[in-house]
Order: sequence, then C-alpha cells, then structure tokens
Amino acid sequence: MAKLAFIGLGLMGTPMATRLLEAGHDLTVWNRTALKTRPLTDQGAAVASTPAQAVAGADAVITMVTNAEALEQVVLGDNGLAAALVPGQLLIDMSTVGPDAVLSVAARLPRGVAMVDAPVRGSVPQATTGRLAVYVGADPSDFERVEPILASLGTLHHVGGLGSGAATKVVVNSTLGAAIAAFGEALALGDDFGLDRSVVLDVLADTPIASTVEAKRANVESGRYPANFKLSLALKDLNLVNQIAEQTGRRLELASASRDWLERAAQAGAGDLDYSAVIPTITTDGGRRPA
Ligand code: NA7
Repeated sequence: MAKLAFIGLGLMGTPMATRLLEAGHDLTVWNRTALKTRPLTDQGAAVASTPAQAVAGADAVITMVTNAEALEQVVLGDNGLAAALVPGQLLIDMSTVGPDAVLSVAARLPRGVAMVDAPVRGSVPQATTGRLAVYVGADPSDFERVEPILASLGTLHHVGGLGSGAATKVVVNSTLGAAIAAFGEALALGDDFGLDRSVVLDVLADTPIASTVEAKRANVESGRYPANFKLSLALKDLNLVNQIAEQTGRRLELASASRDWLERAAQAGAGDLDYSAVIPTITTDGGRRPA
C-alpha cells in the first residue's frame, strides 16, 4: 500500500479519498476549507495544514480541485506542493483542467518529480462505489506506478502520454454538454406540441440520449437539482472545449450551443446546482426567443 497525500475534498474528492483510505493506503489530506477534512479524519486520515506539509514522505500526491487556477494555486502558490516535492515523488492530477494546464504545471515541477494526469468520468455515485472511468495520461513507467494507487477508484484507461488524459476528458465532456442540451430541447419541443411530459420521458428513455434521461429523469420530475456534478463545472468544461476549437479553427457548433445554454443557466443562478438544472432554463420561458 502507498503513502499518499490528497488535496481537494469537494463533492468528488471526498468519496475518492475515502475509497483510497478503505483500500488500505496511508492518507494525509488537505482542503482549503478545513472543515471538510472531518469525514476523512474520522476514518483515520491525517490532516495537514498546508499542501506542502501534506506531501512530506508521500509516494504520490493526488489533486482533485475545481479548475486550472485552483491547480496552480495548490501546486505553485504559497505553501504549494512544488516547494515541497522531492525527486522520486509523483503528482497525479485528477481534476478536469485541460491538457495545456497539465503541461504547464508539469514543466514547473522540480526535476525528478513526475506528473500524471488522470481525470475521471462519473460523478458522486460512481466515485463512492469505485466505478469511475479514469483517463490516464502518463509515460508507460509512470502508468505502472499509478495503477495500484488508483485501482480502487474505478477502471483505468491508459490513453497516451502526459496531457492525453486531460484531453480525453475534454472530449468526453463535450458529449455530456450536447446530451443534456438535447434532452432539454426535446422536452421543450414536446411541451410545445402539447405532449404529456411523462410519455415524452418514457419515449426519450429509448433514444440515443437514453443514459442521460435515465440519470436525470428524477431531477426533471421533481424539479429539484441537487449537485452530483455542478453546473458551473460543466460550463468550465464546455469553455475548455470551445477554447480548443478557437485555437484550432474547428467549428464545433454543438459545443458552442451547449456552452451558451449552460451559461444562461449559470446567469440565472444555477451554478451550484447539478448541471441538469440547465433543463428548466431551456424548457421555461427563459428558453424562448424574444417575441
Ligand atoms: P467541488 O465540489 O466544487 O470541489 C472543488 C474542490 O477544489 C474543493 O475541495 C475546493 O476547496 C477546491 N478548490 C477550489 N479552488 C481552490 C483554490 N483556489 N485553492 C485550493 N483549493 C481550491 O468540485 P468536484 O469535487 O465536483 O470536482 C472536482 C474536479 O473534478 C473538477 O475539475 C471537476 O470538473 C471534476 P473548498 O472546499 O471550496 O475550500
């Protein structure tokens, strides 16, 4: 078993760190909001007062934070990891930050410290039960090192060298944005035809967006959208998709449209709700063109 540091105990980080602890790893945790370390310390994790302190003596440190700015902060900010990491230690970033941020951070680590990007698909239920898909960007020898560490979190896919895990995750989440927007637009269309909502939901459960309908139907029917994956984070990911499209000159029309829907929902105050809270933005009057 490994000695690990875990940085970032949000919605995803907390169940992931819990599984690492349950798998028998020796865990030291740090979170910006210290109160959130409590569930982990109750289960036997040690708590550090800074990221730098968390990494002392660890084989590897895992980061699971909001975005590229947060990753920069915990790695390169005051009392960040970079100041404390020593040759032979490994940084595994599991946040969704895109490949540019991964390569930029890796380039500023001390010599002899390897980095692996390993973002995940799946939200809180999959994190809790160890059924995440983990997209690993790593040199072959670094992949061998991370395999036994991450095995309890889900299924590992070694998708290429450093940065390719982050790129794969951006690709994956481009489909997530399109699927949730397609779901909302299909419901809006059904409403405008005067169709029965529950019949439309039944029918959509047997279409190419079936898995999205199955996962989010309860939210739609209850009108409640508790976060499994925050809308603000889905918007961040669609912004990453659109940034790459701009850099390469590629037309990604669906990515642009789904980003716009998520942005409207965020402006309407849904940022901390589940990303499926984009659906009422689409189906209610806010989703109509001005007359
Ligand atoms: P959450 O639940 O929003 O958690 C985000 C975590 O990142 C949480 O621990 C935050 O600390 C931490 N964070 C955010 N900004 C900073 C800065 N500037 N410095 C240090 N720590 C920070 O997100 P999820 O767990 O759902 O998702 C995590 C990633 O996986 C994200 O990239 C998703 O897109 C996928 P806090 O508790 O607020 O103090």
